[in-house]
Amino acid sequence: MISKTLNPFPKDFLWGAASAAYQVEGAWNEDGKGVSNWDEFVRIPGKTFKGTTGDIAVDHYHRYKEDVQLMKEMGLKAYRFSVAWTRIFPNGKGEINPKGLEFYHNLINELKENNIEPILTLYHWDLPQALQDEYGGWESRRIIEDFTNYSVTLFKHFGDRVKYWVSLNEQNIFTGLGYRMAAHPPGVKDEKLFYQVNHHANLANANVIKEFRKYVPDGKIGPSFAYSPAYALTANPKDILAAENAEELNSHWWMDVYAWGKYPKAAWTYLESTGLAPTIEEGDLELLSEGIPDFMGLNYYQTHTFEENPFEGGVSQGEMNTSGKKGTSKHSGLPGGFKTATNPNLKRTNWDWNIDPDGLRIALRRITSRYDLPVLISENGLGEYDKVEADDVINDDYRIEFIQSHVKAIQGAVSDGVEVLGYCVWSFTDLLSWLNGFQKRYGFVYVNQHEEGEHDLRRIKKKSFYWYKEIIESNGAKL
Ligand code: BGP
Repeated sequence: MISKTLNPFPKDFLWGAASAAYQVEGAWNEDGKGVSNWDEFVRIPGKTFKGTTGDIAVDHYHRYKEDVQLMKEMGLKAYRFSVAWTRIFPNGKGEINPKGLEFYHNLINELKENNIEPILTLYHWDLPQALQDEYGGWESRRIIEDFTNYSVTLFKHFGDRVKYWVSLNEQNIFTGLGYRMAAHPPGVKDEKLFYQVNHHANLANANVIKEFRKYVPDGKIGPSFAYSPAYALTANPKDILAAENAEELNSHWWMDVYAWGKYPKAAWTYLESTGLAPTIEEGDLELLSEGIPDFMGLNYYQTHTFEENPFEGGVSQGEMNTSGKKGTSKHSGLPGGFKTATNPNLKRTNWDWNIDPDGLRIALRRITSRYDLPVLISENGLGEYDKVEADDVINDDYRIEFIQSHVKAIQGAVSDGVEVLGYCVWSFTDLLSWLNGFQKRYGFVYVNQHEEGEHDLRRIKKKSFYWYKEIIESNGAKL
């Protein structure tokens, strides 16, 4: 906790990188794939940056062998990817599409042959549109059965080779942006429905974890949570309380359910008093307590700072910066509860995300103290503009600096006694950023793909590629 020297990384530490099907694969209507909610949503004018879609994305579906070769060259130990539900079940349920299974069989085999540990995400937001149309997707409890059936299919087919599984990716984000802010599909703003949808997602998550034990007894599974630790702007107790409110409603609301199978008290009391609490049926709490994960998946990008927010005239919904024009985001909050504030100690990216490596150590420490679960860092990275210079050189020193400082923070947490299973940088290749097009780049490998026009999609290794290779080779010793 307080030491001049840091412990080394564990020997079997999973130095990895991550992606998601919709953001890399492309081939959106090939080989029997069904239509997902994102395939539909991106076609609504004004929803994504310059109308970008994942129709082609970075064409990983056709180029996965080339991509895996690059991973091998880097010495990557683990690759986290997601399965597109609509490739396996084009309509979300019913008949299996053998071509869909084949693609992931091939990808997994390719990874294994190159000594890369596959980490499979069951759900990274691309819901079969057929289920949305039939019963509202996550709005109905029927999703539990269909999501379980789909997941069990994957357990049965891939469980012999895949030992690390992520159940739901960032449930807090897909429910929040989908049902509160209307920024993700299905584009709804309904606070009450948001809490109900989220409860169904909790049940589906727990049920799938429960089933997992039967099919992959030697595997590990957990959800990936987008955790942005809450700070108070000042030592004024009013600001401290605001930060506590934010931590409870924005984070414990999910992580407590994952780790303990129950909702946190103060948040529940508040939501019940406002009529927003979800309807809980008999057996729900029992199911939640039976679906405890093996690890907490942590997607860490930034911290948020909070201050007091008055009931009368308080700030509510803010604005996201999806343009890459620094300073265009607006503060958000819950009147009476909290509002975000600018942290004067932190620099920000061009998309107004706070850069805070110490926040990662704090996140790891808080998770460990509260839940005592191992942590898999399933995402962390820097979205920035990259410039291709002469001879296809990309000097992304800012990304190296970002990742380096975060890896140091992880080492700090490891030295504090936190059990960290691995670190998956977002992302291996550049990919489509859901709302920000292709200009917000995260990869170690540049992909020549842009918002407008046709491009050759060629892969170019960035400076950070060679840097991370050395970090992996030295198991973090060469920081
Ligand atoms: C996480 C998602 C990823 C990825 C990342 C970067 O929330 O799980 O899919 O997109 O954030 O976010 P963005 O693309 O908005 O910059």
